[in-house]
Amino acid sequence: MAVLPIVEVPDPRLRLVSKPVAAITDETRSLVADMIDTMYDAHGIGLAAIQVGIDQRILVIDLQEDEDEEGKPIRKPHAYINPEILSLSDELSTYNEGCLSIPEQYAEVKRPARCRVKWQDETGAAHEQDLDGLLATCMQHEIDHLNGVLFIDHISRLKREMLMKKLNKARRAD
Ligand code: GNR
Ligand code: NI
Repeated sequence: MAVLPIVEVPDPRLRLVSKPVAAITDETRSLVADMIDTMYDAHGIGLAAIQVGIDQRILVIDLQEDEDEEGKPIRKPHAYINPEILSLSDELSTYNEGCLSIPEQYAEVKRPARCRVKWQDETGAAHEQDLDGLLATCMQHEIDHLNGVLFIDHISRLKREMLMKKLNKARRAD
């Protein structure tokens, strides 16, 4: 159990292409546990390993859409190791995306509405599933991280420059 520091733009590690996990070991499972702690601590719905400085193809996601009787989000974290997109829908959808590596900045991003994905879990077992809604968006956002791509790469240069100015202004005010 450990909350790890999150790598933020313009750290060049966010532009690395992460490496496939060759063998899923106790070390992998320990990293996954730390990534889950870090995601919840930062109030994120997903996290890629490179966001904690590890260039391995590992993601964690928990949309936390369901609540208990007291209105607290029910935690159901999922780990995706070596995830691959098998197909993307022609239909697009738009979400107001944020990223823990670009703190407190948001922009509308248009992506395929659905995707078919395969991955391995922490035991090494293979899975394949069709995703839609926020999970499809979040999965594409996270797999982008494994390829050194950020959501700001999907918006216009003008919007990207405005967003980076706002981020730098907010950082100076801190
Ligand atoms: O917490 C996050 N929220 C989010 C909202 C819309 C689309 C994608 C995301 S992922 C983000 C956490 C993060 O930076 N993951 O890489
Ligand atoms: Ni992100």
